[in-house]
Amino acid sequence: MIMTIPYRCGFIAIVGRPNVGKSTLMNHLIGQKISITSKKAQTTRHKITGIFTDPAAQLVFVDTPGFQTDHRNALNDRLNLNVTEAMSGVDAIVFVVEAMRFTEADRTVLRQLPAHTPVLLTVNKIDKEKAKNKLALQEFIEQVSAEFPFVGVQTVSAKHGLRIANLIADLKPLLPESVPLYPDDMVTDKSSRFLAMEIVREKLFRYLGEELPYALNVEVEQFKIDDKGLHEIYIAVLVDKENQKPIVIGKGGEKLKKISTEARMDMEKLFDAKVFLKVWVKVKSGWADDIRFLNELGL
Ligand code: GDP
Ligand code: K
Ligand code: MG
Repeated sequence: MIMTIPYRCGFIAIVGRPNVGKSTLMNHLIGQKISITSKKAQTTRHKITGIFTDPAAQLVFVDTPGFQTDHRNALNDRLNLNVTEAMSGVDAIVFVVEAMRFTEADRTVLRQLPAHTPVLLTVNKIDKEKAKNKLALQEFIEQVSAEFPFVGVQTVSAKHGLRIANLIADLKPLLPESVPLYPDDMVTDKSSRFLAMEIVREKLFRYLGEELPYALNVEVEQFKIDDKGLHEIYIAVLVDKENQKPIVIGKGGEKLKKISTEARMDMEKLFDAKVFLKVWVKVKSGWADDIRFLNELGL
């Protein structure tokens, strides 16, 4: 890659209340699905780094779990601490809101933003019907802009990849002059092992009911690549209680089969390789309140 001089490189945190589309945006910014998404809050449990590189700049995005304000337990406290940590020391912040919907939860996140870091307001989901009235959208933007001294505003649709290039163009001047910190073909600092685990978690979030996904965790027991490039991956789903096991497995094993088939297809796309995937269910109680276990998970 031929780089232009001066080159810019820096860190950008993507923040906002749950479900505004932070992870979907991150995936479109870097052009690969590395951060998992779903309709449920708290899908994103780990801080994920996604790297965008072009001849003029390298943008290192940090996707964060949404702030949890309602329900306190060891896991939520840890998630919030991680968001605060992810925001300190970045060069810029992308504050994401959903078009036509600004709530007390958005305001709570705004209050946590560090002083002296430039914050770009990003209005997502402009594809939605209610955002199609231009005048109403303009009024909404003015209303949110009055809440905080944003350095600028951009409207996007993360899901449809609309105006993502505009967002990147707005962010570049906010970064310091620096040589790139990562190789130009690197899209994330996470390992394939970690990404495999996240993909299985995403399917659990998508295919299980409202409550259960929060009581689950996922562990990679084996990850091997043979000399022909075949990825052999063994993953355990940890449930809190014995009676949760059949819910994950489903009638005649159907649910687990669907989860593992979709996970395998996503992995083949992301790793650009053939994947053999085995997923099974194990019982491990009380993990969500066990600080030592959270440490083991690297949370
Ligand atoms: P996060 O919790 O902020 O990371 O949000 P996610 O990225 O997980 O997205 C939450 C939900 O919003 C998912 O169902 C996404 O498909 C949906 N979503 C994200 N971006 C858009 C968008 O631009 N338009 C629409 N209509 N839906 C979106
Ligand atoms: K979500
Ligand atoms: Mg997310």
